[in-house]
Amino acid sequence: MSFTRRSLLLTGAAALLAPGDYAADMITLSPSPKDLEMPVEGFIDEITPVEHFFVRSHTMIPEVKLPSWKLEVAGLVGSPLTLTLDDLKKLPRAELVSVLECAGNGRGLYQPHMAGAQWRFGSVGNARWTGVRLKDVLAKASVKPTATQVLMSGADDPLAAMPKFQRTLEVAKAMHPDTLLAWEMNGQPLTPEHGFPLRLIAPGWASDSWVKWLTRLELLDHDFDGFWMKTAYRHPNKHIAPGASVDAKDLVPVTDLNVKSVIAHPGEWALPGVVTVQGVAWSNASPVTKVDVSADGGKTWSTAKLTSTPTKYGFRKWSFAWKAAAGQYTLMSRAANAAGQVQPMEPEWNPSGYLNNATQPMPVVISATKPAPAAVAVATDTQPEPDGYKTACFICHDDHMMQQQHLTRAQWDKEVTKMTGWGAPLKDEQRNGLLDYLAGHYKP
Ligand code: HEC
Ligand SMILES: Nc1nc2c(c(=O)[nH]1)N[C@H]1C(S)=C(S)[C@@H](COP(=O)(O)O)O[C@H]1N2
Ligand SMILES: [Mo]
Repeated sequence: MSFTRRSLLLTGAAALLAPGDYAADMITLSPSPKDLEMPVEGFIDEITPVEHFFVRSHTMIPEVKLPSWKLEVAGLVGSPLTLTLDDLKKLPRAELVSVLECAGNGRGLYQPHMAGAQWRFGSVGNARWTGVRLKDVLAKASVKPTATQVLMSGADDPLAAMPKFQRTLEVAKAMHPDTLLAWEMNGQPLTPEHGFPLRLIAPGWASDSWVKWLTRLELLDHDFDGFWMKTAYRHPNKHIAPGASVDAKDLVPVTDLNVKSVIAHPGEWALPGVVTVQGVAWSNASPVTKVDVSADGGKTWSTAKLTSTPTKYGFRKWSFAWKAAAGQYTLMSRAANAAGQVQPMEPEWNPSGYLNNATQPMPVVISATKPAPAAVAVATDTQPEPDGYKTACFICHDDHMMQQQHLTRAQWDKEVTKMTGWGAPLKDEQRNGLLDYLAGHYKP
């Protein structure tokens, strides 16, 4: 397995992006590939500022130059197109506010744990997106009646033998008037992190479908069997017991988001008196209709006030005036939508950890003085790094990826197989030592 010059150059390009473009309180799950999570305090805003907006990239962020960038529309179309950004801007402008939520948001809160980016609350944000309707672009290309799927490809290149991130949209979703190709986020051109110059907007759906850095749309008459459609972003179509395995035939693609809410305020401590409990709620195509708040871990509930004007797919702010005496409490919030869906107390566990919308307990201390912060445990790690760890595992990313996992040896074994499949140059004789190390350090 050889590491191409291209992947090294891309690493260099990613490093050019100033870290200062992000708020200091962003949680770095991985610096490169760049995975940044918004802290819960960020849920105070209805529109998430770009510097607080989570970032999720499976590989390095490509540096796209506008003069040479084009969008191709090909496959089962009467007139194949090659469009510049100026060509797109001649079509009717479309704009909407929508939540963008990673399918894996809340993965880190599932029990038992599974491998993957350990997002807790903040791989979600709400922005105003501006561009054109995808259906207008497809109409210009005259989609043939046999087409069923739109295959979307972006300018990001995979590292080594990793499969390229490509996704399909069913033609029905592609033709929906709210499905956009956007070049602006909150009134500014998309930043490189969020897909400059053009990304897909699929309101109501999880963000694995929101392909960034778009370069090509190809109309197909069959399901696409690339890794990110066939294997990733699938969940069971029925309830399964937590930890159980699922037959591939019972897995369906992730599409709609779940109704959900997060508490932004008061955080871990507040003074006795009337405490304003605040946050946001969101849903899929069915709007949020109600948010309830509990201060006793879900035993009793009170209805919160919805305080922002509803948008079809955006965050809805809510607030609740809680009369709190000194003590320790567990706050929870629970949203419901017009379709009658309600946030559950227990999440619907699935093997890849998608769409966790369970109500989460938020412990809070109410006292006249701020409690001292809990002592941070200092690692007393003496186990030496095994042979091959750095040389096989630190080529595409660093150990942020490993540290956030809490896996059994069997789960680490699968992870190492995935990574050697993607090109990690681990020698057979190094494998056991590496597994002992990973399973010893980053365990459940
Ligand atoms: C060819 C490049 C490459 C090498 C070499 C590599 N990784 Fe990765 N690894 C990746 C990429 C890319 C991701 C991010 C995947 C994503 O975002 O979906 C990743 C993600 C991970 C994750 C997070 C969970 C997941 O599956 O996304 C773990 C854990 C991990 N790697 C462990 C390792 C270990 C251990 C090694 C050494 C045996 C290794 N990696 C070597 C490319 C690599
Ligand atoms: N081309 C491309 N598009 C992509 C991805 C990617 O890795 N490559 N990641 C997807 C996933 S899994 C998520 S959660 C969102 C994240 O969007 P953001 O970084 O703008 O928040 O982009 C999606 N679009
Ligand atoms: Mo995602």
